[in-house]
Amino acid sequence: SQGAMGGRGAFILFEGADRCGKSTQCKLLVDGLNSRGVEAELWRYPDRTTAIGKMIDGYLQSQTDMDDACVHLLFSANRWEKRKLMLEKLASGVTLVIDRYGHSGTAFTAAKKQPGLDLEWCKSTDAGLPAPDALIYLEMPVEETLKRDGFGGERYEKTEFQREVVKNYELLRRDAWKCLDASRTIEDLHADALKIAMGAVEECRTGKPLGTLWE
Ligand code: Z5A
Ligand code: MG
Repeated sequence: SQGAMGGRGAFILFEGADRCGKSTQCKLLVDGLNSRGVEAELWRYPDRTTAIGKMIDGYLQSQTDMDDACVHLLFSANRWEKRKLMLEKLASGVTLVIDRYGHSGTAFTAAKKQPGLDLEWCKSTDAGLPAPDALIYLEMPVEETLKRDGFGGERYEKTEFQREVVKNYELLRRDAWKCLDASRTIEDLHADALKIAMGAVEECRTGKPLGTLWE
């Protein structure tokens, strides 16, 4: 593996409201990195392939109902169950491009406005997970994302709810986030994302330590 010689891989995270283009950019970025000789993998949360992920999938498709705290804990557990593999991949020199993470977890659950499930409670279940080396936030007004294809029938795909989600992202936002205007073209956004990612890859290769949430 690249670990011993080339240093660790970088954790690049894409976050942002529904339909802002995260999955599109993740795919392009993994291809762009690989074609530049940077070994990169695409991961996404929720990972619907695990036993926990299948429970989440049933919930999102409204096939099952669940207590709001309980499903929040499942989304979080879905990240914890992949923590060891994440650490191994990064240590072996593989860069991970990840589509949604704990920031989605907190932004979505807190948008339910249930007593007790405030921002701090939502964040607490992810505290200690690996932190992204670069967080690319695709910024877009809800009105604009609604015009895009694919706004579907899953549980959270409702306009008012999405507005609350965006408000929560704003509360979570930190200076270190790389915020890009998601209404630009796919190609322009990709060019910026690639620059940001290559910068993070270089920093990690040369010794930047991996952080933990919620630094
Ligand atoms: N959730 C949660 O509650 N708790 C958690 O802990 C986590 C998630 C991790 C499933 O997510 C749900 O889980 C989600 C949050 C919640 N609920 N909602 N709503 P998901 O990741 O499976 O959601 P998705 O179905 O992939 O949708 P998305 O991620 O919101 O979309 P996107 O990935 O950001 O967008 P896209 O698929 O790349 O693009 C959307 C469309 O726009 C598509 O037609 C593209 O061709 C087009 N597009 C993309 N970029 C552009 C630009 N630049 N210009 C014009 N058109 C564009
Ligand atoms: Mg997506």
